[in-house]
Amino acid sequence: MRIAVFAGDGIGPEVTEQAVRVLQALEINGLELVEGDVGGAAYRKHGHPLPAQTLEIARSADAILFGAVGDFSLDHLERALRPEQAVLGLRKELGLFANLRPATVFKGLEDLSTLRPEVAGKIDLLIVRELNGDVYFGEKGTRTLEDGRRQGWDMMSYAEDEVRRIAHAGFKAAQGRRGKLCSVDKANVLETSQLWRDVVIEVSAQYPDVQLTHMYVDNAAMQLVKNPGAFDVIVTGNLFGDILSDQASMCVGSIGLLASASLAETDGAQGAFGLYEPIHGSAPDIAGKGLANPMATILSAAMLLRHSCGMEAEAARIEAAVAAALADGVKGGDLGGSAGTKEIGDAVIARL
Ligand code: GGG
Repeated sequence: MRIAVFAGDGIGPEVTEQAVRVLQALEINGLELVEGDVGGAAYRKHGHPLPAQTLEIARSADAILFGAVGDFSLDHLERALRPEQAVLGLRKELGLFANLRPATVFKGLEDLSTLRPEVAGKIDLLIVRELNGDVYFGEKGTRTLEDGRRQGWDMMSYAEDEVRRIAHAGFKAAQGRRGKLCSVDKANVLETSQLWRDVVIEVSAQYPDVQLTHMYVDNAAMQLVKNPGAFDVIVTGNLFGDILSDQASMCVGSIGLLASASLAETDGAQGAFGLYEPIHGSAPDIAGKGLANPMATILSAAMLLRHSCGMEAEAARIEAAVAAALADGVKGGDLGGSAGTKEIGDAVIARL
């Protein structure tokens, strides 16, 4: 197995380093790690956030472990050269359309949720976020109107095949869990969302064993706080999924805990190519201080072993070690503790 390791910017390198240490501690035969530059770090070195050589490494790999990208000091660059284009470019170039973002409450963290005590600790949900469409990839631009006002636009669009394939991913995920799928849209206002809803309903005919519901995104945001335990799988578009998963992270304690898998196929086949990354960004305010919680990246490495390497036992070992560390009180600053990045990595490795 050839794993591309793209650490990126800000806290990306420090959290990725700990995930790599965890993978190495498992002593998996034939696991080759190849590093590549992405994001602002790549722009500074090669003049582009996703240089050709990085894309080549990605294409030659069986999976990608990705840290984070983002660098405020490069905000002046045209959009195509901004650090974020590295991850957006990889998702698009490699057809990684299905982003799985699980949010579960770990033992010992039940009291850390920002939610009321009666609903905290009862969350076990999976957000299936579409990654290749929506306002992220629609036509966009800026111009100055005749009266001198500046205008910006980003077109939201989905073609039915794009909705169909992510709907299948959502239904299949629900079949493997508690059999409930909530499709989140804004069909009362947006044409894109009406098409989304129509297509999801069409696809649902093939999954009579899954209970399908629909929810407007504003209501979904409220229900995630009011009654998060009611959700099993949420399937939604690129932008809504990005926002709701950050919200879900605080329902379970911290964004420093949420891992993700971005896949090009979701038929349940083990050994599928994928990109694995924490849902958090580069957190420049704490970068280089050894304060970042690497658990989301370590848990992303577990998802990599599960989905791209077919190593369920090893993936479960990592997840159990993270859960044990948390249960033993090993908590970073994001969880109200004082453990640093390396200390958390050491604690997970010690419990593998
Ligand atoms: N590890 C996630 C990351 O680096 N995110 C930065 C980013 O710009 N992501 C775009 C998005 O997921 O919407």
